[in-house]
Amino acid sequence: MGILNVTPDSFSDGGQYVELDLALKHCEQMIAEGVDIIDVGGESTRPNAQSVSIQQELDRVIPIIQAIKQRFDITISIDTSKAEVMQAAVATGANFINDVYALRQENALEVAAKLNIPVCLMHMQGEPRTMQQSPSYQNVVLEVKQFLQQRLQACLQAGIAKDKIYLDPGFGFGKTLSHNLLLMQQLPVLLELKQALIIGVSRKSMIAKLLDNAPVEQRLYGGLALASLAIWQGATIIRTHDVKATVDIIKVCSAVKNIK
Ligand code: 7PJ
Repeated sequence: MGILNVTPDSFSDGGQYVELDLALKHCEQMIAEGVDIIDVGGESTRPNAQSVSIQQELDRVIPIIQAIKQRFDITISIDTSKAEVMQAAVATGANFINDVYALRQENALEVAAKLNIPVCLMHMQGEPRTMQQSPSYQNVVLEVKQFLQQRLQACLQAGIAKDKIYLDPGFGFGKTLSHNLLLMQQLPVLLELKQALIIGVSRKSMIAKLLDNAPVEQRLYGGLALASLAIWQGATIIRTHDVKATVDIIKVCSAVKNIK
């Protein structure tokens, strides 16, 4: 899953046309590099990020989804927590929902069930604005597992098919470095839920914390190590900024994992 950010702060400057053009070039490149899903997000969920209105989010993502749909044959994921955005994005051509709130926002569960497309349910402690202030767990792995199990049950009850549900421990979302490391080390515990896992570690600060505060452009190798560990343990989808490098490590790890 390749990340396509369309939040304004992810582009240097220029008007809407420049943004759209850059986004399409980025899509074209990710597709050439072997991406399977393009994740389009209009609301930054980084620590301290401010929330955006429904209209702002729609204005950012809908033109891009439309443009991608017109030009490319690729699965488009809408990275949103808002029911209205899910609905509009899917009407425009998105066919996957990636929700860091795991369909807990108003009407999101009902709308996602009606749309009848795959969903990713991610764990997060707290909310993006404050989640990194003091993450705390008795047992991070069991608590994340319990949360994902509960959201999985809610989705099944709402009528979403089991094979359309992906789970994600939410690296960096209300978690310290040791929480993140424990989750990666014990991924098999989450796999006991028998659902496909999505893992997002690309360029995240947990890598910086392990590598002398490496700036974001120096986190690739660390992120690939984490992605390799995830694939080796049985994760299904890696969410990444760096498609070529990630596709390569997935091919190599999968070959070792699957040889009989
Ligand atoms: C994730 C995400 C993740 C899923 C972000 C960033 C922060 N969605 N959206 N999993 N992270 N499913 O990319 O640094 O880990 S935003």
